[in-house]
Amino acid sequence: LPAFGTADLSNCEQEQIHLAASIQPHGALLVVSEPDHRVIQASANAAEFLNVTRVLGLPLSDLEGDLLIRILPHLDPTLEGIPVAVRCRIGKPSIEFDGLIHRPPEGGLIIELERAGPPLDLQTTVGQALDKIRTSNSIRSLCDEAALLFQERTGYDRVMVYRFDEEGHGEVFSERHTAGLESYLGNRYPASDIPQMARRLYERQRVRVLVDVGYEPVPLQPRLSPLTGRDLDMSSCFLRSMSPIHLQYLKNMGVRATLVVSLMVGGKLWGLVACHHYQPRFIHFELRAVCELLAEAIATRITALESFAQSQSELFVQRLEQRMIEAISREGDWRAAIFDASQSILQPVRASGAALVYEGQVATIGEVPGTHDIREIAAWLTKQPRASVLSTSSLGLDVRDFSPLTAVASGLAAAPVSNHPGEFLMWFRPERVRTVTWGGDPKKPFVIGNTPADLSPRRSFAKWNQVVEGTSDPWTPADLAAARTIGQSVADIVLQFRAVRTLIAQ
Ligand code: BLA
Repeated sequence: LPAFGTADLSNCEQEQIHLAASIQPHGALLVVSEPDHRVIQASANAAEFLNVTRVLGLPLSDLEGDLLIRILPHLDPTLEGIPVAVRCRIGKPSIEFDGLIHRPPEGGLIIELERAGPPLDLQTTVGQALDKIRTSNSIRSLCDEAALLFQERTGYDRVMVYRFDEEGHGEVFSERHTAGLESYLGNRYPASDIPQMARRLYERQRVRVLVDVGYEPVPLQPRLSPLTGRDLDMSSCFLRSMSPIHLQYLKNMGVRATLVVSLMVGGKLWGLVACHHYQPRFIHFELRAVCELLAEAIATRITALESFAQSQSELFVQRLEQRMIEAISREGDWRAAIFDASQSILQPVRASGAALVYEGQVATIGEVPGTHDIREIAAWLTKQPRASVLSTSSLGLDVRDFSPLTAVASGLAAAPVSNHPGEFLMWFRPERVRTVTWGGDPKKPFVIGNTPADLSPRRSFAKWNQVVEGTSDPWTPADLAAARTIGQSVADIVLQFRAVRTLIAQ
């Protein structure tokens, strides 16, 4: 695995970013042994930053100020993984610091110190914001509000709500920026722009600050942890030096400083609030804690809105079943109910088109392939192993014969509606590059260079285009659950309808 700082674009997925062995210079880091509280490892800037003559090798009790007194009450065994914050004074004359302390799994204490910030008025920074978050009634308005709330409270030049899809590709879903900046709204980026290892880290460490992209990393002394003989695990350190590849990306974009906050929904990284500044920028511990709290509230609201959407979709399906039954009694045919103008079979599955192949007839709604092609798909489906719902987001890549259908039918979800061969309900989704815009022609050739110097949002977008060519937006488990339920409802109706018809015919 490539060590920190040695990765290139071919292996940066594996870069050991938690073993940075260095910090950003806006703070100082101490590693303290237990139970004697002696500083056994420290960032090279520690003594100077803390305004003392010496730190390394010293018991904390010998350090001028009250750091030890402040942290002692918090050193119970549960500290592991969960950082605690203390206000303390260090040095002579003393300076006020915010200290963040956590105990990494391999033992010892990691103490990170930064200059104390001004006190915050929580009521004004948090109170109103929480109200706005709680009352947003769509993911769209919530994320737009989130971008605004973050911009007002943190003052960064650009705030983006960056949303991941099922495959980890990202989209700038909401954005606020100061006048005169190019907009990134709607831009898509490939999953590979944020390696899996970094994502795992961001699930645990929810707020990251990069103060100045041009910083000189401050090494730890000694380089290896005296406790383990290995690099210090800096997974939970807020001062951790950032991957040089990512720093290069930001430099290429002209960005000087960032603040990024994780949005965790259902235990998964749903997205990020990513803030950019075009000058160096630092935000203090308390404001970072506010950001984390807001992110938590936003994520909770997302969870609620998503489960509301889920129950809405279940309701849709129930109503659909009801309407099919009514249509049978009224018109002797249930098909009208699914192909009326209400789009009721598209919405729950989030498809752009749907088709029913039944008793040799093809009925459609929305954007669909031609009738002949739909019959061909039905014939192909018949040859596949039977499943309550079969789906692909890359039909034309999976089956060469269907590659001409890529534009409207890269995505296919299909449910059998009877035991008869070739009788299916199908849903379609277009190729996604067609549904996305960029301030330029997405299809225009763009050379994707292969060194960090080539990294840029434009390259990322071109890369994303390349990666997702011939694919639709992925079907989520909720989409497929809706398709399955609709398919089963129709199959039930078909079965009863045919039984009744047979009876009448006798
Ligand atoms: C991290 N890459 C990131 C992060 C973002 C992006 C948001 C998280 C940074 C953080 O949480 O502080 C990507 N940022 C973007 C994109 C935009 C943006 C797309 O502002 C567009 C507007 N990066 C690459 C490639 C590699 C790579 C090709 O583009 C490697 C193959 C690596 N990205 C990379 C690494 C990190 C990262 C290693 C982790 C940085 C760290 O936490 O140390």
